[in-house]
Amino acid sequence: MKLTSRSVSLIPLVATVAAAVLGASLIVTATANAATTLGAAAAQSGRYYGTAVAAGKLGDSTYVNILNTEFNMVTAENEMKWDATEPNRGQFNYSGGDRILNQAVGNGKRVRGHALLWHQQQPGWAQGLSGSDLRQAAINHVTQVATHYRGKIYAWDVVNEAFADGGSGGRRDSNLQRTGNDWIEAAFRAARAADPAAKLCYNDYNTDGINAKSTGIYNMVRDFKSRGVPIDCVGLQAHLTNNAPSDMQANIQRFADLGVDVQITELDIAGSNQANAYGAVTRACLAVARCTGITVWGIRDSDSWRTGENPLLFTSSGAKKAAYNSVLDALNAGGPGPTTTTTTTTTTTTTTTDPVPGGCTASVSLNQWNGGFVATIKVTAGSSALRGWRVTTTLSSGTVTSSWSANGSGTSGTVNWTNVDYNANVPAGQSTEFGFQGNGSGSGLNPSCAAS
Ligand code: G2I
Repeated sequence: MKLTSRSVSLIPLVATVAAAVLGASLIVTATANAATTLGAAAAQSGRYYGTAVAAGKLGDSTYVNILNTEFNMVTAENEMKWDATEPNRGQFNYSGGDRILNQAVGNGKRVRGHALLWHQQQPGWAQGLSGSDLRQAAINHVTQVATHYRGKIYAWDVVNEAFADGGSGGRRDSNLQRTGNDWIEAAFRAARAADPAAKLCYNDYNTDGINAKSTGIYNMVRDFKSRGVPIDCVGLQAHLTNNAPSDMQANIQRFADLGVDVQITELDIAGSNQANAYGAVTRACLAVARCTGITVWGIRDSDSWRTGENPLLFTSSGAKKAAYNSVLDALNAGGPGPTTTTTTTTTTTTTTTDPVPGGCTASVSLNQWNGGFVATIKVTAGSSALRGWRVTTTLSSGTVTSSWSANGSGTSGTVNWTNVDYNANVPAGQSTEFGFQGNGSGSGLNPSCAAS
């Protein structure tokens, strides 16, 4: 029997040793240890499993129970879009978006922001603008919304669906496109300035396999990377019927090879081959280290925008479907964890230390630029679960201006960071992240971790 590094990494040492001796008992042991929710199963390889959430459904107990049990990432289905957040020019309304974000964060979940600029769901006043007036309004919108949510968003869909369908591989015509071909990079630069900690994604549909449209996006990302335009991730929406494209993994891999993360952002699959196709999409993501997570576009079939197609993982009454089991099994079968990624503007340094038994380790991913930095600290539990943790960092010259997902003891010199309520518990071998932003230099932080 061949023990692959993949199977070993998922199974406690003692079980691996027993399996090596007893052969077939490996399967039994792995099944006994399998995670029982989508979020926990994805977390085994450092990934997330998310869903789109509608604020209007947060009073529905069946919906909220599934949300809180199964998912650890949330996207607002409509509430953070332009028409919702800026119904009148310069007047912002974050009520729906904040409700979703607070519900998610209060239950230990992270949030994907969706979407800062899109040709659809623009408020009426923006639809009537053009040229430099529209460009100015659009960039102001990006700045205002990303600033409101600064430090709270894992990743933003900065621009949504800007490429044309069909074989051209070019941009879609829209009022935004008519302001000049550089509107996308202007939006990404504004988003980075407003929230340096958020990963910045380009998101689109019919781009799950290798085709003219996804190649157009690939060329844009390659161009952005070569010119230093800030982009960290590509979202593949994955609104599918019956099958995952046979070259989906290859498509994810080619984007990853450009140095961006890939996320499956709006997954739903109609058709009689649904369960198999869900498994195939899951495996395509797990096979690429930089595919960092999957989001389904709604919880129950009755929550889907694809009315009557029943494309989701739960029935309208909230029961798990065959597609759910297919996803859970694929997640439990594992895959290499995502690499640590950075949102680099000038220099990036990453330090890591080996996991220790019992306690914890901390590593830093530093995004440093002239006069400022963002540090993302990863806390990894050793061979025992953490019930609380403390990370110590040393700032040689910089000062902390804001932080998220941890409480800091100060803003300069030696700072002790302790967990907040929702990230105190870290299962053995798994990780959680917190971060801070500062002025000056963030080099030499040299984080150390202790269980508390
Ligand atoms: O169209 C499916 C998705 C494609 N990718 C971008 C996503 O943002 C998009 O999501 C859908 C939502 O699932 C729908 O819920 O975007 C639609 C708008 O294009 C959303 O539909 C809208 C209706 O068109 C509105 O009439 C309604 O007021 O939902 C609104 C809120 O219920």
